[in-house]
Amino acid sequence: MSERVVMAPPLYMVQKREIIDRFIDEYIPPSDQYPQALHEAIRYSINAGGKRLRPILALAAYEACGGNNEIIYPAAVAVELIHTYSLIHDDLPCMDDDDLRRGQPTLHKKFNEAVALLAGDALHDLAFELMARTGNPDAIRELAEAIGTGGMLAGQMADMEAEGRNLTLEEITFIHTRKTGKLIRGTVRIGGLLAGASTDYIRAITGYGEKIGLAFQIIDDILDIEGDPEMLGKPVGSDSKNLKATFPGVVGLEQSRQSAGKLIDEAIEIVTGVVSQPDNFVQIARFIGGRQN
Ligand code: GRG
Repeated sequence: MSERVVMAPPLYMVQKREIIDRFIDEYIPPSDQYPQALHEAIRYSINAGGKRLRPILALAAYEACGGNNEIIYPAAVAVELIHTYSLIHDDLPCMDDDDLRRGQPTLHKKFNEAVALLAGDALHDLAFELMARTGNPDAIRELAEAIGTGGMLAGQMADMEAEGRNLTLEEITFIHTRKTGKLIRGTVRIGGLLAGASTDYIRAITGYGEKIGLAFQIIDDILDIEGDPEMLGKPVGSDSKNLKATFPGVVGLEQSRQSAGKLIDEAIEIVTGVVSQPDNFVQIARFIGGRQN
């Protein structure tokens, strides 16, 4: 049996995750606030052990573009809240109908469907309240566009419509760049916009975000075939069981691995040529390339 090589997150990610967790705790209403069930449900989901990849990326982009102010924290938390809302809704019986997420019962299993729906809505609303604290309309619009009907929602809709169909490479790329890629792309752009980055920097981090965003979802598809359920915190094989369109389903496992690796290399190259301190971007991209959960 081949041994699984698990890549530990770089120190930068570990340190930033701790800071982000503190801000999440500060920004989210306490669970004893009325209506308690809703606030408990929100906290259950947001504290379930996510990697905090998106807020870490927002911070990395902000810092790489010269930002040095606390204004990034509400924005970084906002993208994590949006991410969590999308997972809660995606797990619902009317969508993927999943029982486990991050090794724990999904929110509608732990509470019920109505609470899960409302908790997802509440996270979405709170995310925009936090974005408003940045006072930057371009950053707020960036998030709205990333997750709207030209972004994450378009990808989710196309994903649902693709179930059970044979897709072309162009179609699966459309789904993945939107379902998963647009929020990641938007996240790094928000960091750049809040730092007042130059056009060259914004172009470079946009390219970086697009590449790692697509790679992230391709790797997610691969892990659903050959990942370790314990590390993933959910059973593998759910894509094939649900007749989901996946990258390996269209181009095969080997080509999927190659495409993900190539995207990671290209992302690193794009930022290395432009951004003056690309180290954190490079480490995060490599971490995504080697992730096992
Ligand atoms: C239902 C509004 C709505 C949107 C659905 C993003 C999405 C669109 C659905 C979530 C399910 C899914 C397949 C997402 C793809 C992105 C993905 C691989 C999410 C998991 O992200 P990680 O690994 O999660 O960063 P953690 O647990 O670390 O936070």
